[in-house]
Amino acid sequence: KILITGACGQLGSELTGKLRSVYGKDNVIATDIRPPEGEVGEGPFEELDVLDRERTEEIIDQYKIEHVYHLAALLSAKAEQDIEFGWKLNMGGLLNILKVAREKSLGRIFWPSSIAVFGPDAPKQQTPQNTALNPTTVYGISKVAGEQWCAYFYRRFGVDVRSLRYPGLIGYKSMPGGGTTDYAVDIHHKALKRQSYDCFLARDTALPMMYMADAVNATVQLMQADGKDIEVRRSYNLSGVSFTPAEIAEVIKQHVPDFEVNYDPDYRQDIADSWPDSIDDAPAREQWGWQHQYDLEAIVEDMLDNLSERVEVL
Ligand code: VAH
Repeated sequence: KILITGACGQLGSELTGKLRSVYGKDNVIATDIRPPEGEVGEGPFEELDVLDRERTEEIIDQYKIEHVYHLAALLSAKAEQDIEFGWKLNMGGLLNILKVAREKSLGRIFWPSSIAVFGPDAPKQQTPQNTALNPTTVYGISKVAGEQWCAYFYRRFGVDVRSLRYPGLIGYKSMPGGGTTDYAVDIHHKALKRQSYDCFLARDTALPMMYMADAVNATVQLMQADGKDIEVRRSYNLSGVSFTPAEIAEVIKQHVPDFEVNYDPDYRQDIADSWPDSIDDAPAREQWGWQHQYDLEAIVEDMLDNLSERVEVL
Protein backbone atom coordinates (compact mmCIF):
# COMPACT_ATOMS: atom_id res chain seq x y z
CA LYS A 1 0.00 0.00 0.00
CA ILE A 2 1.10 3.54 -0.81
CA LEU A 3 0.57 6.70 1.27
CA ILE A 4 0.64 10.15 -0.38
CA THR A 5 0.84 13.28 1.76
CA GLY A 6 -0.12 16.62 0.20
CA ALA A 7 -2.26 14.64 -2.25
CA CYS A 8 -4.45 17.66 -3.08
CA GLY A 9 -1.52 19.88 -4.03
CA GLN A 10 -0.22 20.74 -7.50
CA LEU A 11 1.95 17.60 -7.82
CA GLY A 12 -0.10 15.45 -5.44
CA SER A 13 -3.35 15.79 -7.36
CA GLU A 14 -1.69 14.44 -10.52
CA LEU A 15 0.59 11.88 -8.88
CA THR A 16 -2.36 10.35 -6.99
CA GLY A 17 -4.16 9.66 -10.27
CA LYS A 18 -1.05 8.19 -11.87
CA LEU A 19 -0.21 5.92 -8.91
CA ARG A 20 -3.81 4.69 -8.75
CA SER A 21 -3.69 3.83 -12.45
CA VAL A 22 -0.42 1.95 -11.95
CA TYR A 23 -1.08 0.22 -8.59
CA GLY A 24 -4.88 0.17 -8.30
CA LYS A 25 -7.01 2.84 -6.65
CA ASP A 26 -7.52 1.01 -3.35
CA ASN A 27 -3.76 0.60 -2.90
CA VAL A 28 -3.11 4.34 -2.83
CA ILE A 29 -4.19 6.24 0.31
CA ALA A 30 -4.40 9.96 -0.48
CA THR A 31 -4.05 12.35 2.47
CA ASP A 32 -4.00 16.11 2.89
CA ILE A 33 -4.58 18.71 5.58
CA ARG A 34 -8.11 19.29 4.25
CA PRO A 35 -10.60 17.38 2.08
CA PRO A 36 -10.12 17.57 -1.67
CA GLU A 37 -11.94 20.22 -3.70
CA GLY A 38 -10.48 19.25 -7.07
CA GLU A 39 -9.01 16.11 -8.56
CA VAL A 40 -8.23 13.30 -6.25
CA GLY A 41 -10.61 10.94 -7.99
CA GLU A 42 -12.13 8.00 -6.23
CA GLY A 43 -10.09 5.92 -3.76
CA PRO A 44 -9.25 6.10 -0.06
CA PHE A 45 -8.73 9.62 1.38
CA GLU A 46 -7.79 10.61 4.97
CA GLU A 47 -7.31 14.07 6.45
CA LEU A 48 -3.75 14.22 7.78
CA ASP A 49 -1.51 16.94 9.18
CA VAL A 50 1.99 15.57 8.57
CA LEU A 51 3.15 17.38 11.72
CA ASP A 52 0.87 15.03 13.69
CA ARG A 53 3.24 12.09 14.12
CA GLU A 54 0.72 9.94 16.03
CA ARG A 55 -1.99 10.28 13.37
CA THR A 56 0.60 9.55 10.68
CA GLU A 57 1.57 6.31 12.43
CA GLU A 58 -2.09 5.37 12.91
CA ILE A 59 -2.78 5.68 9.18
CA ILE A 60 0.39 3.74 8.29
CA ASP A 61 -0.66 0.91 10.65
CA GLN A 62 -4.33 0.97 9.66
CA TYR A 63 -3.64 0.66 5.92
CA LYS A 64 -0.40 -1.42 6.21
CA ILE A 65 1.52 1.24 4.26
CA GLU A 66 4.81 0.16 2.68
CA HIS A 67 5.76 3.13 0.49
CA VAL A 68 5.31 6.87 1.08
CA TYR A 69 5.29 9.83 -1.35
CA HIS A 70 5.75 12.79 1.01
CA LEU A 71 4.70 15.91 -0.89
CA ALA A 72 3.13 18.13 1.81
CA ALA A 73 5.03 21.46 1.96
CA LEU A 74 4.85 25.21 1.34
CA LEU A 75 6.22 26.32 -2.04
CA SER A 76 8.71 29.17 -2.50
CA ALA A 77 6.47 32.24 -2.63
CA LYS A 78 4.19 31.05 0.20
CA ALA A 79 7.12 30.14 2.44
CA GLU A 80 8.62 33.62 1.97
CA GLN A 81 5.35 35.05 3.33
CA ASP A 82 5.48 32.84 6.46
CA ILE A 83 9.07 31.77 7.05
CA GLU A 84 8.45 30.16 10.48
CA PHE A 85 5.67 27.91 9.26
CA GLY A 86 7.44 27.28 5.96
CA TRP A 87 10.45 25.87 7.81
CA LYS A 88 8.32 24.06 10.40
CA LEU A 89 6.11 22.27 7.87
CA ASN A 90 8.79 21.53 5.27
CA MET A 91 11.34 20.21 7.80
CA GLY A 92 9.03 18.89 10.55
CA GLY A 93 6.94 16.96 8.06
CA LEU A 94 9.95 15.35 6.38
CA LEU A 95 11.59 14.40 9.68
CA ASN A 96 8.36 12.78 10.88
CA ILE A 97 8.17 10.67 7.73
CA LEU A 98 11.86 9.68 7.85
CA LYS A 99 11.66 8.69 11.54
CA VAL A 100 8.51 6.63 10.99
CA ALA A 101 10.02 5.02 7.89
CA ARG A 102 13.03 3.94 9.97
CA GLU A 103 10.99 2.71 12.97
CA LYS A 104 8.55 0.73 10.85
CA SER A 105 11.15 -0.36 8.27
CA LEU A 106 8.97 1.01 5.47
CA GLY A 107 9.93 0.33 1.83
CA ARG A 108 10.61 3.16 -0.58
CA ILE A 109 10.08 6.82 0.36
CA PHE A 110 9.81 9.64 -2.20
CA TRP A 111 10.47 13.25 -1.31
CA PRO A 112 10.51 16.17 -3.80
CA SER A 113 13.41 18.58 -3.80
CA SER A 114 13.64 21.47 -6.23
CA ILE A 115 15.91 23.55 -8.42
CA ALA A 116 15.31 26.08 -5.63
CA VAL A 117 18.31 24.48 -3.83
CA PHE A 118 20.55 26.49 -6.17
CA GLY A 119 21.39 30.11 -5.42
CA PRO A 120 22.96 33.06 -7.30
CA ASP A 121 26.49 31.53 -7.03
CA ALA A 122 25.58 28.36 -8.95
CA PRO A 123 26.22 28.29 -12.75
CA LYS A 124 23.12 29.73 -14.46
CA GLN A 125 23.21 27.59 -17.59
CA GLN A 126 23.09 23.77 -17.42
CA THR A 127 23.53 23.85 -13.63
CA PRO A 128 25.40 20.62 -12.72
CA GLN A 129 24.33 17.94 -10.23
CA ASN A 130 27.12 18.90 -7.81
CA THR A 131 27.72 22.61 -7.27
CA ALA A 132 27.35 25.25 -4.56
CA LEU A 133 23.92 25.13 -2.86
CA ASN A 134 23.35 28.60 -1.37
CA PRO A 135 19.61 29.25 -1.74
CA THR A 136 18.14 32.66 -0.95
CA THR A 137 14.64 31.43 0.02
CA VAL A 138 13.37 29.59 3.11
CA TYR A 139 11.88 27.05 0.73
CA GLY A 140 15.33 26.52 -0.83
CA ILE A 141 16.98 26.25 2.60
CA SER A 142 14.40 23.63 3.61
CA LYS A 143 15.12 21.67 0.43
CA VAL A 144 18.92 21.73 0.94
CA ALA A 145 18.48 20.63 4.57
CA GLY A 146 15.89 18.04 3.54
CA GLU A 147 18.26 16.53 0.95
CA GLN A 148 20.94 16.19 3.62
CA TRP A 149 18.49 14.51 6.02
CA CYS A 150 17.44 12.06 3.28
CA ALA A 151 21.10 11.17 2.59
CA TYR A 152 21.71 10.78 6.35
CA PHE A 153 18.76 8.44 6.90
CA TYR A 154 19.82 6.38 3.86
CA ARG A 155 23.47 6.16 4.89
CA ARG A 156 22.99 5.59 8.63
CA PHE A 157 19.67 3.71 8.84
CA GLY A 158 19.24 2.26 5.35
CA VAL A 159 15.95 4.10 4.70
CA ASP A 160 15.42 3.81 0.93
CA VAL A 161 14.44 7.46 0.36
CA ARG A 162 14.68 8.80 -3.20
CA SER A 163 14.35 12.37 -4.43
CA LEU A 164 14.14 14.61 -7.51
CA ARG A 165 14.98 18.31 -7.87
CA TYR A 166 11.89 19.30 -9.83
CA PRO A 167 11.94 22.37 -12.07
CA GLY A 168 8.83 24.54 -12.19
CA LEU A 169 5.90 22.19 -12.83
CA ILE A 170 3.08 22.95 -15.23
CA GLY A 171 -0.21 21.02 -15.01
CA TYR A 172 -3.91 21.54 -15.57
CA LYS A 173 -5.46 19.54 -12.72
CA SER A 174 -4.91 22.10 -9.96
CA MET A 175 -5.12 25.88 -9.77
CA PRO A 176 -1.80 27.80 -9.62
CA GLY A 177 -0.44 27.57 -6.07
CA GLY A 178 2.24 29.48 -4.15
CA GLY A 179 5.05 28.79 -6.59
CA THR A 180 7.22 31.39 -8.29
CA THR A 181 6.95 29.36 -11.49
CA ASP A 182 3.15 29.24 -11.34
CA TYR A 183 2.85 32.15 -13.77
CA ALA A 184 3.32 29.44 -16.42
CA VAL A 185 0.10 27.75 -15.24
CA ASP A 186 -1.99 30.91 -14.71
CA ILE A 187 -1.09 32.32 -18.13
CA HIS A 188 -3.00 29.47 -19.81
CA HIS A 189 -6.12 30.07 -17.70
CA LYS A 190 -6.11 33.77 -18.61
CA ALA A 191 -5.58 33.06 -22.31
CA LEU A 192 -8.58 30.74 -22.42
CA LYS A 193 -10.77 33.29 -20.62
CA ARG A 194 -9.74 35.81 -23.27
CA GLN A 195 -8.24 37.98 -20.54
CA SER A 196 -4.89 39.73 -20.70
CA TYR A 197 -2.33 38.35 -18.25
CA ASP A 198 -0.34 40.49 -15.78
CA CYS A 199 2.86 38.46 -15.41
CA PHE A 200 4.64 38.85 -12.06
CA LEU A 201 8.02 38.09 -13.68
CA ALA A 202 9.95 40.12 -16.26
CA ARG A 203 9.56 39.02 -19.91
CA ASP A 204 13.10 37.65 -20.24
CA THR A 205 13.20 35.58 -17.01
CA ALA A 206 14.36 32.13 -18.16
CA LEU A 207 13.50 29.28 -15.75
CA PRO A 208 13.78 25.48 -15.87
CA MET A 209 10.29 24.04 -16.36
CA MET A 210 8.64 20.65 -16.89
CA TYR A 211 5.22 19.37 -17.89
CA MET A 212 3.42 17.58 -15.07
CA ALA A 213 3.10 14.35 -17.10
CA ASP A 214 6.91 14.24 -17.43
CA ALA A 215 7.39 14.95 -13.71
CA VAL A 216 4.91 12.24 -12.70
CA ASN A 217 6.52 9.71 -15.05
CA ALA A 218 10.01 10.56 -13.74
CA THR A 219 8.76 9.99 -10.18
CA VAL A 220 7.29 6.56 -10.93
CA GLN A 221 10.39 5.61 -12.95
CA LEU A 222 12.74 6.59 -10.11
CA MET A 223 10.65 4.72 -7.53
CA GLN A 224 10.58 1.59 -9.70
CA ALA A 225 14.32 1.69 -10.43
CA ASP A 226 16.58 -0.93 -8.83
CA GLY A 227 18.16 0.57 -5.70
CA LYS A 228 21.66 -0.35 -6.88
CA ASP A 229 21.26 1.99 -9.88
CA ILE A 230 20.49 4.95 -7.60
CA GLU A 231 23.85 6.57 -6.92
CA VAL A 232 22.48 10.00 -5.95
CA ARG A 233 20.91 9.86 -2.48
CA ARG A 234 20.50 13.58 -1.88
CA SER A 235 18.39 14.46 -4.93
CA TYR A 236 18.65 14.12 -8.72
CA ASN A 237 18.74 17.15 -11.00
CA LEU A 238 15.82 16.81 -13.41
CA SER A 239 15.37 18.85 -16.56
CA GLY A 240 12.61 19.31 -19.11
CA VAL A 241 12.53 22.64 -20.96
CA SER A 242 13.63 26.21 -20.21
CA PHE A 243 11.74 29.24 -21.38
CA THR A 244 10.93 32.87 -20.57
CA PRO A 245 7.46 34.40 -20.05
CA ALA A 246 7.78 36.10 -23.46
CA GLU A 247 8.59 32.78 -25.15
CA ILE A 248 5.60 30.92 -23.71
CA ALA A 249 3.36 33.92 -24.45
CA GLU A 250 4.42 33.71 -28.13
CA VAL A 251 3.52 30.02 -28.33
CA ILE A 252 0.15 30.65 -26.65
CA LYS A 253 -0.56 33.45 -29.15
CA GLN A 254 -0.27 30.87 -31.96
CA HIS A 255 -3.43 29.34 -30.44
CA VAL A 256 -5.06 32.52 -29.04
CA PRO A 257 -3.98 35.27 -31.49
CA ASP A 258 -5.29 38.30 -29.59
CA PHE A 259 -3.82 37.26 -26.23
CA GLU A 260 -1.97 40.11 -24.44
CA VAL A 261 0.60 39.85 -21.64
CA ASN A 262 1.76 42.72 -19.45
CA TYR A 263 4.96 42.36 -17.41
CA ASP A 264 4.85 43.73 -13.88
CA PRO A 265 7.56 42.04 -11.75
CA ASP A 266 6.87 41.73 -8.02
CA TYR A 267 8.79 40.19 -5.04
CA ARG A 268 8.92 36.87 -6.88
CA GLN A 269 11.33 38.35 -9.44
CA ASP A 270 14.16 38.20 -6.88
CA ILE A 271 13.33 34.53 -6.19
CA ALA A 272 13.35 33.70 -9.91
CA ASP A 273 16.59 35.63 -10.48
CA SER A 274 18.31 33.52 -7.80
CA TRP A 275 17.52 30.28 -9.65
CA PRO A 276 19.22 28.68 -12.70
CA ASP A 277 18.07 29.28 -16.25
CA SER A 278 18.62 25.63 -17.24
CA ILE A 279 19.64 22.36 -15.59
CA ASP A 280 22.05 19.52 -16.49
CA ASP A 281 20.38 16.23 -15.54
CA ALA A 282 22.98 13.83 -17.01
CA PRO A 283 23.13 11.56 -13.88
CA ALA A 284 19.36 10.89 -14.01
CA ARG A 285 19.55 10.10 -17.74
CA GLU A 286 22.61 7.86 -17.33
CA GLN A 287 21.68 6.03 -14.11
CA TRP A 288 17.97 5.27 -14.55
CA GLY A 289 17.18 6.22 -18.15
CA TRP A 290 15.32 9.49 -17.61
CA GLN A 291 14.08 11.24 -20.79
CA HIS A 292 11.53 14.06 -20.87
CA GLN A 293 8.82 13.97 -23.61
CA TYR A 294 7.13 17.40 -23.62
CA ASP A 295 8.75 20.43 -25.26
CA LEU A 296 7.27 23.95 -24.97
CA GLU A 297 4.88 23.61 -27.94
CA ALA A 298 3.56 20.26 -26.66
CA ILE A 299 3.08 21.70 -23.13
CA VAL A 300 1.02 24.65 -24.38
CA GLU A 301 -1.07 22.48 -26.71
CA ASP A 302 -1.88 19.91 -23.99
CA MET A 303 -2.60 22.60 -21.39
CA LEU A 304 -5.00 24.53 -23.66
CA ASP A 305 -6.71 21.32 -24.86
CA ASN A 306 -7.32 20.05 -21.31
CA LEU A 307 -8.13 23.43 -19.74
CA SER A 308 -10.62 24.36 -22.45
CA GLU A 309 -12.71 21.41 -21.27
CA ARG A 310 -12.54 22.75 -17.72
CA VAL A 311 -12.79 26.54 -17.74
CA GLU A 312 -15.70 28.21 -19.50
CA VAL A 313 -14.13 29.60 -22.68
CA LEU A 314 -15.70 33.05 -23.05
C1 VAH B 1 8.03 26.96 -6.72
N1 VAH B 1 7.05 25.42 -8.33
O1 VAH B 1 7.91 27.84 -7.55
C2 VAH B 1 7.93 25.52 -7.19
C3 VAH B 1 9.29 24.99 -7.60
C4 VAH B 1 11.39 25.44 -8.86
C5 VAH B 1 10.07 25.96 -8.47
O2 VAH B 1 10.01 24.59 -6.52
O3 VAH B 1 8.21 27.21 -5.57
